Amino acid sequence: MNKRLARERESIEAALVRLLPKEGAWPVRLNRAMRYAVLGGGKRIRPVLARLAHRTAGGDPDVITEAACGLELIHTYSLVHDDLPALDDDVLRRGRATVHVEFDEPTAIMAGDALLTEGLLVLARYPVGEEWAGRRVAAVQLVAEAVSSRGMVGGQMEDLESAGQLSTDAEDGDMAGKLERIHRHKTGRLLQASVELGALLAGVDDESRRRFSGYGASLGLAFQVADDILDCTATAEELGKSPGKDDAADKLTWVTLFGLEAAQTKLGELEEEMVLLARELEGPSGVLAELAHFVVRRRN
Ligand code: GRG
Repeated sequence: MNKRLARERESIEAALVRLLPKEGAWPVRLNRAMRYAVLGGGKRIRPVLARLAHRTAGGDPDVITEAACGLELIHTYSLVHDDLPALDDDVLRRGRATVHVEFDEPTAIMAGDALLTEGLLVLARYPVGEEWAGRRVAAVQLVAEAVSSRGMVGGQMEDLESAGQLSTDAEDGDMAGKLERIHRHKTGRLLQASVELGALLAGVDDESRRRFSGYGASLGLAFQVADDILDCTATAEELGKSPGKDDAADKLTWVTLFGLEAAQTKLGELEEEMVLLARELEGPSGVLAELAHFVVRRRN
């Protein structure tokens, strides 16, 4: 899997360089900040998911590389804004200074705005050709909905509101439902849409699209539970960002609500669920099952 991921990342990296505004072009400082944010590392899991789902659904992944990069531009916007002093207030991301530290706060806000817009534009433009027009419209709709107030931004909003609520009188059951909703929206919806985008661009029927989407939803939840675990078990060097922030900020996470052991058990259950769903899509062995293991066992 590691070799395959490295190859996947290479083609994504090259496409991102092609798609981003050129160094030195107007507006110079904004473009530099956008390039700094996007080209500073990152696992590229969202475009990888789209390409591999597309291949599983019978398409040629190279045809959708640019569209898949639209997901990465949008994801990077969310990281840049999430790191701002008004939100997570973080100084480290992908092993480097966050954008507002390297540049300044107004530039980081603008760079995030521009990356969101650019990501949607890329999805509206690629793959090029009249024969793709219908699928491009559907792709923009899918991803825009996933990051809207009913998706990622809504999840982020509830996450912000939930800070400090761990010690309230709310019933555990209420908190568990709330936590799962936050995870499924804030982190899960864009990952789910990444899988679904690959299938949609391959032209699968509605039933098949639902199955890809189901696998993506489990993967999205697993990704955030793994993130919660890593926040209290990994080092800053491994993570490329500051660990231990969830506990310090009294944040609602799988670990702070249920404890580390229960979070690890939940992650194991989600891994089994993802492998079963992957098998339905690709047979007994395939890349989607491998990706499920990667998401659960990652160290960053
Ligand atoms: C402030 C206008 C405004 C909007 C808010 C900030 C935001 C929108 C949403 C936050 C979404 C968010 C940051 C979710 C966390 C998801 C997550 C686990 C990110 C880390 O993703 P990785 O591990 O990172 O894929 P790399 O660096 O590998 O790309």
